[in-house]
Formats: sequence, structure tokens, C-alpha cells
Amino acid sequence: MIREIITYPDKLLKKPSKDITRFDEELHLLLDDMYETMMEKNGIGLAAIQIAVPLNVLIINIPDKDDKQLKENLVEVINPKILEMQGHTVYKEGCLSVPEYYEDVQRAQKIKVSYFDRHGNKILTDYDELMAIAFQHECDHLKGELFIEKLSFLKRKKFEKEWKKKLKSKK
Ligand code: QAP
Ligand code: CO
Repeated sequence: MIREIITYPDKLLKKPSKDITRFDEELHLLLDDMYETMMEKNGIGLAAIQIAVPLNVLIINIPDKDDKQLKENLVEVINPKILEMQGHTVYKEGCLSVPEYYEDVQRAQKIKVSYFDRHGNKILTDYDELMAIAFQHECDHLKGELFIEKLSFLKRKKFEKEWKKKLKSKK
């Protein structure tokens, strides 16, 4: 089932998410709905809070060299922890909850993470490149943070002005 994605400035996006305690059918339905919703909206990452579910669940599906988004490359992440961060990288990020806005954000270049898969198996692994950026972006959602909060003061002011203009034009 495709669910509605909530967008800035919906206050729910600021709500910290809680850990999953049961790896059951309900979690599997949530993960399947998140995948359907993300694909319909042409996303590469989605956190549960973006469909108004405050649980520590996120999915990432990075396109391959041919720009194809294969389901076999879908990563389902439950109760993630970033254990180590290394280096810095800058990438022009976007977010399904901040549609049609993209800006440079600096993040760690390489991360060591732990999380659980949909069956409750613990995963310990390292990520770099776009996967590391997406993982950090989605983990921020679980803390109630958006990438626009990482912008410089001036860029944030410019964003707020543009966003207000856009919201008014849609009324
Ligand atoms: C997070 O972002 C991310 O504005 C996932 O009109 C960001 O999937 C991962 C999207 C940067 C890695 C690097 C945004 C689609 C999708 C839009 C997304 C839009 C349509 C964003
Ligand atoms: Co996002």
C-alpha cells in the first residue's frame, strides 16, 4: 500500500523515533509499504517517520552503474547505530519530505554501522560513497532532523523564504 509522505514543516518530522522490539508481520508490512511508497516517489531512501510512523526503520536503494534501482540492492535497516565515522564528503542532497529542493551537505565519508534486518539478524558493516551519505541522512530522520538543518545560516534563510513563497502559491 502506498502511504502519504509528510513534508516540511510538518512537526511530526521533528519527532524522535523509537526502537523496534518485535520483528513481526506488522514490521514486514511497514517495510513493504515504505518500499512501494519510495519507488512511486522516485526516492533512493526513506525513513518510517516520513510516512508518519515514529519507529527506527529506514530503507535505502542505491541505483547501480546503469542507474537501475534493483530490488536485490534494497537495504532494510532496523534500529541502526553509527559506530564510527571517518573523513568528510560533500553531496547535493534532496529529501522526499522537502520536495524539489537540493543543497550541498557535508557528512562523514565512511561509516561503520550496526543494525538489524527484517528477521532480527544483527548486521555489522562499513559503508562509503552514496550509501554512507544516504545512511546518515536517513538516521538523522530517526532523530527528528532534516538536511536543511545542516545548511549555513544564510542558505537556511534563503530556503525558508523560497519555501514560504512556494507554500503560498499552492494555497
Ligand atoms: C536521501 O533522498 C538521500 O526533491 C534520499 O522532488 C539524499 O530519495 C540519500 C527526491 C541524498 C542520498 C543522498 C527528492 C525525489 C528523492 C525530491 C531521496 C524530489 C523527488 C530524495
Ligand atoms: Co530525507
